[in-house]
Amino acid sequence: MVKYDRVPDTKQKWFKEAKYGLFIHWGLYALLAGEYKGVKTDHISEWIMNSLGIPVGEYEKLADEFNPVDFDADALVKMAKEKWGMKYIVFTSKHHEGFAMYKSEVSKYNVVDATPCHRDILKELADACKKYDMRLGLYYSQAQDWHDPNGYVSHANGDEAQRKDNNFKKDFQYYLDNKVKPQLKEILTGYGEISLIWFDTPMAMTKEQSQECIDLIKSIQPNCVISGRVGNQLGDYMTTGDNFLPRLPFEGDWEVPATLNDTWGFNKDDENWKNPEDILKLLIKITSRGGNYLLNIGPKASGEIPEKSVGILNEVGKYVTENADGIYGTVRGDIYPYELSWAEFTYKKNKIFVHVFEPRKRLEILNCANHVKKAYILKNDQELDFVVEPTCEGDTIVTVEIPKEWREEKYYCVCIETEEDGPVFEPLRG
Ligand code: JFZ
Repeated sequence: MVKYDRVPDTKQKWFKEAKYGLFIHWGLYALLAGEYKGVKTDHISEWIMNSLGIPVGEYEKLADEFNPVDFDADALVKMAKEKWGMKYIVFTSKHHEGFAMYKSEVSKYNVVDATPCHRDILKELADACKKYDMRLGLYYSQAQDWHDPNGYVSHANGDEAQRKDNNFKKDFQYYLDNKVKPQLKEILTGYGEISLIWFDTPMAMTKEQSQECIDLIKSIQPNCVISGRVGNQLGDYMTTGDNFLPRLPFEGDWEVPATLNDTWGFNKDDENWKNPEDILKLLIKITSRGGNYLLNIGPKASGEIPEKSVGILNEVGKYVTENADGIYGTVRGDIYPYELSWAEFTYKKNKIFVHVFEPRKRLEILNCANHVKKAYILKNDQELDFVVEPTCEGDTIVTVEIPKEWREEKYYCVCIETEEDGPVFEPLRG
């Protein structure tokens, strides 16, 4: 049974209500942008060190060139908050390459000590998040570390047996105790409130090792939410596969991490951009099924955000900010028995939001038996005529009339206020 009351006030309330976040994949891989010594990777670009087998000693030298003169954390966070309508940011504090994007005392392989820019990028982002009241989460690659001799390596050259053997010979616990935990401590103590830690690819981590990471985090910031990929099903919410959307409403908190093209880190050759309409539909579908959408950008090495990403997010953001009530704080709903091409529903107590994707003369919602109090266009409160009546077959249909000036429009939202807490969908019968 679905509850349409506002979600209870738990530590994860913000996460449940957020719906839309910004993922930022940024590290030394941005300098290569998908190509090393004339060879292009056809894998996700942040994996280039691993995919092309670049030796640690060579890859490390990239740090000498990292000088992101165009990176403006303040402008980025402002844009994400005000224009894109995002409620949280997750930034790669250390990806699998092992390079820390903040000032670390644990390892000199970090953005302040190893680069000519000497800028603490995380500090810049954390300050901007504080200023614009944006929640900040941090990605931290806890299992894979291709720079540390004891970090796990996946997809390494060689056959499966060799790979397993390579990882098996490592002292992973040593790496965990001497790099991961001390670095987690740094990012959780030096940058104010960290709302979320986004772990990834746990590989062979034991239950105890996953738990050690969790215990450490909760001992420093008890309200910090932990992603599903901490391993061993111990996270605070479920993370789906990248770009994978559950078909049905899923109970509990969950999130879809997703790309705008086919890569997380910047790749100069990847032009396979999704269009804003598809992104928006995905956001509404995910929201309707109770999840969050964590959408990625991969800044260039200069710090510039790819123009295409900005364009797509601007367009999606226009809808999101204009129809905020139909997105943030909505809850997973009962399943509507029909597949519609022209609409998706989201739900709040006493409200059904109809997100309209195609031009319509009227919205016909068959087998919906709610008592309707009012219907209106969400972004301008324009009231609409409606009827609730039995069909000739004896089912119930809610019909909302769309006024002439709106009939050519698509991508707008109609709010239907109901007497019942949630939608009353009639089961289909023969
Ligand atoms: C991981 C990373 O390896 C990748 O670089 C990126 O950071 C992404 C967000 O996460 O890749 C994964 C991890 C898990 C799945 C797919 C890709 N999965 O469970 O389907």
